[in-house]
Amino acid sequence: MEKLKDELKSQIGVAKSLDELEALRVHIFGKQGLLTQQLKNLAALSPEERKTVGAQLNVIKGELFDLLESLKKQFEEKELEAKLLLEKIDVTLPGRSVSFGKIHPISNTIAQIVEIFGNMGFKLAAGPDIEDDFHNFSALNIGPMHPARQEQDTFYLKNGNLLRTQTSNVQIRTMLKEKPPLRIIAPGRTFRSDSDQTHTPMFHQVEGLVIEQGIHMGHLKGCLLDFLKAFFELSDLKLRFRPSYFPFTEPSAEVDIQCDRSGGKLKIGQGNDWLEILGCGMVHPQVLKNCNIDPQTHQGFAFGMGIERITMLKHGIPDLRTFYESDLKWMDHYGFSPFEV
Ligand code: 2NM
Repeated sequence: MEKLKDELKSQIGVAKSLDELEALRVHIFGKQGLLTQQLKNLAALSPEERKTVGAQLNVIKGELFDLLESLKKQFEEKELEAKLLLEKIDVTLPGRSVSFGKIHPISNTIAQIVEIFGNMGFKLAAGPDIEDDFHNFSALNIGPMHPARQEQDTFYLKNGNLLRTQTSNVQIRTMLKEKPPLRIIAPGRTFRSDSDQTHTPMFHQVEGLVIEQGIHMGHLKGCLLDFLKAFFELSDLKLRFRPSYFPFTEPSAEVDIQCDRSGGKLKIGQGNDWLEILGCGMVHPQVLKNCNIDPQTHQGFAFGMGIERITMLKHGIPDLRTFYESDLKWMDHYGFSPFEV
């Protein structure tokens, strides 16, 4: 039996592949295997002999099995290593057909707004989407009975907080926290309980604020003209201020830009027609007071515009609601390459 064991051990020892190991396993442990045969032969022995020989056979069986298993493992590891070496790819090689994701047009517009106003000395500011009544309404001189507060326009939370209806909460928080002079731009999500062809319950706004001694509407108009020319990539653009009303500015104005509608196609920056583009005004003295700024020494201008609207106008996107349908074909068409921004 010892001879058989040594013989089989040396056979296993010279196996050169997984296939050879498997053949040996069958040769030893298979139905007609050598060891299986020996175990069958036990039946012919006396009970005494069966006991000692059986025990010996089991020890041999265990030894041979462990040897086979450990060699099998070694071969499998070698095989995997060889396979991995063969499948090695150089990830630094240039691709042949690589498709990239696109930047959403809203993200692209925000990046452009931040860049253009950044060049005029404005700092990017941000604030919370979930706001309290003071920062969204009261501080902005929006009285307790103002229609904008109504539940049909504003999403209220159970605890009395709300989803901000404009990004002015950022301006209020900045004025309360920092000392003038201030030049900030606040793009971000805003929410109103409104949903139809031209309204989505979530949309984006950008608001700007300048607080400085001696700031007046001339600065406001020049600043907006520079921005609009840069954004719509026009060297010349006529701009019109129409008197308007907002609780947080006095005087207030609506701004129109020159456009042409002849031939059923909208062209910005030419023709004799007008297109409403944003709202603005001089920050109301009461708003300054609410933010601990003395209106006798400091003045400011502010403006706000819809990011979806100016994005649609610039890129000819016809339907507002498509912005939030997560349609990959739409993104492929209207989205921007990550390398263009
Ligand atoms: C607009 C139009 C006019 C505005 C005012 C302020 C603040 F906080 F300074 F008072 N922020 N934004 C403002 C003014 C917004 O959106 C159409």
